[in-house]
Amino acid sequence: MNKIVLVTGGTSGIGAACVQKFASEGYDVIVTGRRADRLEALKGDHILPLVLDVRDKQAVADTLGSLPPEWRNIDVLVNNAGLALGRDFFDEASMDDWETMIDTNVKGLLYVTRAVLPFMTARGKGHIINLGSTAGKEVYEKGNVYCATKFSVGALSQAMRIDLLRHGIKVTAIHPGAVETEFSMVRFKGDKATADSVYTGIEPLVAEDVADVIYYTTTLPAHVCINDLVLTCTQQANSMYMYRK
Ligand code: NDP
Ligand code: 8X3
Repeated sequence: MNKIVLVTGGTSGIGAACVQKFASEGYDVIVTGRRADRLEALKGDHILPLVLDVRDKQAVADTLGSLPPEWRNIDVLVNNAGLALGRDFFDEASMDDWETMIDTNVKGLLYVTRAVLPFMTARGKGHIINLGSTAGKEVYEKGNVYCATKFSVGALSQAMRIDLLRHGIKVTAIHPGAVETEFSMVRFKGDKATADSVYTGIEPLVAEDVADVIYYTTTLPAHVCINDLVLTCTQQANSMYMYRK
């Protein structure tokens, strides 16, 4: 029987690359996101797409709680769905943007994890992989609430690791630096010039780089767990230092 991975936010970027990577390695893949058209295109014998907004607590519980029996033995959960909205001074940023980031990056991750955990605790094994960020390691100017959500992912990953020890569940936090995906187009609300400027003068990570590392963390022996992993492109030292040519 194939192993099963659930990837949230698999309709683009790092999540989409994870779907491809895990599928190519023989996993059965549950993939979620809000954009039904993109999910529909992924449908296949070994891929179960589910339209799901991770901010909707009831929908998360209902959808994941009623998975077909053959999809319940989830081996790996990749909590990837997330976003930044805006890059503004603390006193000028949109409160609505703040709430959307907190609802998605923090509360959504909690809802999904709690919905999947019963399947893992019942089997006494599982691997939860949370997408943090270099923004969750050092705060940068105008990063305020996005950074805070990613610091939360780091803290929650530590908390899960401690509290889930008794169930034999691995918890890995992955913290990428700049990855060229739809992330900046979302953050800057379709302003392509500003989005492109994030990657000007550097060769950023691509989604496949991150997916390869995520997959690697799942290939280790049962007694080995990567707890916390930061990866950046070679021109980036941390969330603040970038060498642009
Ligand atoms: P993308 O914008 O390319 O992908 C984000 C994914 O999240 C999409 O599939 C989107 O799907 C999904 N998503 C967003 N909101 C929701 C929601 N409410 N419910 C369900 N799914 C949602 O960005 P990335 O691939 O770059 O980002 C993936 C993760 O990696 C995020 O957590 C991000 O914070 C993190 N990250 C990104 C970095 C980067 O530089 N790109 C660096 C460090 C971390 P849909 O719109 O269909 O719902
Ligand atoms: C995404 C990386 O530096 O744009 O988490 O915040 S950054």
